[in-house]
Amino acid sequence: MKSLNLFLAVLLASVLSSPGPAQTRTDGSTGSVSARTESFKVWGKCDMCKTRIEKTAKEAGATSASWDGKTQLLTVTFDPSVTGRDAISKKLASVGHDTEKYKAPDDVYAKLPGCCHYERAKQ
Ligand SMILES: [Cu+2]
Repeated sequence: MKSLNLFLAVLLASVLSSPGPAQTRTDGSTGSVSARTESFKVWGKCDMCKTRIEKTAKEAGATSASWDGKTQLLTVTFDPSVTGRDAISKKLASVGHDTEKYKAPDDVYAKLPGCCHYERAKQ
C-alpha cells in the first residue's frame, strides 16, 4: 500500500506542475493578450516632429507611441493582428519622416515646417 501512495503522490505532483491546456498559447508567448512593444529609429528634430510622429503611429494602429527626440527612437505598442512595424514605418515616411525601412518622399520632406528639417540619413 505504501508504494501505491507514493505513486499517487508522484502522479499528483506531475499533474500540478504541468500547465493545463487553458494556459498554453499557440504562439508560445506568456504576455497579456497580444500586445507587442517595439522600438525603432525615426528621423525627426523638434517637438512638432514628436507630436506628428506619435500621432501618425497611432493613426497607423499603434495603441501607444512615444518618440524620444534625443535618441530618435520611437517606441510603439500595438496588436500584431492590427498593425506592425512595417505599416507604421510606411505611414511615418508618408508624412515626411524617414525610418530605417522607408524613406520619406523628397517633396513631402520639403513641405515640412523649417524647424522640422532634420538631417536626412545618407541614401
Ligand atoms: Cu519638427
